[in-house]
Amino acid sequence: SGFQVWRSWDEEGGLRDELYQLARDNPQIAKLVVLGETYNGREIIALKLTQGARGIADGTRPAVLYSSLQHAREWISGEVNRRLLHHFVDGWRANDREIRGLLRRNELWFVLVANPDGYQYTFDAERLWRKNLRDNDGDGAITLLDGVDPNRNYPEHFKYDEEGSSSLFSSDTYRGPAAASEPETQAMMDLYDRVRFAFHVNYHSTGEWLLYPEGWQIGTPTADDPIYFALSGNRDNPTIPGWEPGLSSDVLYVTNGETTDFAHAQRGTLAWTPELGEGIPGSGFVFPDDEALIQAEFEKTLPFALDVAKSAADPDDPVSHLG
Ligand code: 0X9
Ligand code: ZN
Repeated sequence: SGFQVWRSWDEEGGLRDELYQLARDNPQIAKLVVLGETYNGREIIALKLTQGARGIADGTRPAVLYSSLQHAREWISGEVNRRLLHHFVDGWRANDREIRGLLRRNELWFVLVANPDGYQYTFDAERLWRKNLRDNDGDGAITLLDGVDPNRNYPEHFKYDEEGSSSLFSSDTYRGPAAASEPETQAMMDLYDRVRFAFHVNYHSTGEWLLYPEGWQIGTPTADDPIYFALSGNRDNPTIPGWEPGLSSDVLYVTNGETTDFAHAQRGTLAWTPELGEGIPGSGFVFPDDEALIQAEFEKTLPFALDVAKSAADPDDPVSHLG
């Protein structure tokens, strides 16, 4: 594809190939699950990491889900998540005590590309495409009238108001014709049926925020706030340096039919939307194709991702590197 770092889904050695390769190379700890298929027939793939992955039923151990690329153009989200996956695999292979312990006790699930149609489209046609590739108007072509925002399609306060999601085909927050109408939503919900997740980290970009539910409203705190606070920090002492933690509707804007709201309200899963940075100010969604900047973004967010994994076994007593 001509990039140093970025790889598409379909290309040889792309992210799909990599997931299959990683599962083949690490049968003791990795199991690949095809959750479903997109409109264009692409697989939606999850990977489970746990010691003895293939001999133990899914959902047996305390579980965490790390997902990314729900929005097609947010390439940095997939790359940060991919590096996190490798961090665990490489640590296990190198006999790292802490990582071995984590993978003995927990199941870590990864969905690197939650929206593979849209992601591929950002390589093939339109770098700034956000949604999936549903042909909203049924004209057989993908135009600006098409696509559903997968992060507005969940059956939690779906269509609650027009501010948090849109009825318009052309909108970047078009919610779709019905709750869970989209294959990408159904695939993730199937995974939620298969596994009861203690935590879910849904990587997006951009903003340098660590957002948490429930983002359809701004007023009401949740009973889980102390856990969110413990793992996210606060304004003066944020878990990720320079990143503002907070209620997503407060820090950013309200949404409805959103993934982490569904996770929290309907599955009791504590969930975050980390909004990753831009690499260089002004890059927006086009994070530079620069190994050093990408690795820095990963390293900056790694301690938080590890805290979450370490806390899965006892979510009410979270472990934070801030102490
Ligand atoms: O709008 C979204 O789906 C997320 N931001 S993004 O720029 N990556 O599209 C934020 C979702 C978090 N929830 C709320 N803000 N309520
Ligand atoms: Zn996003």
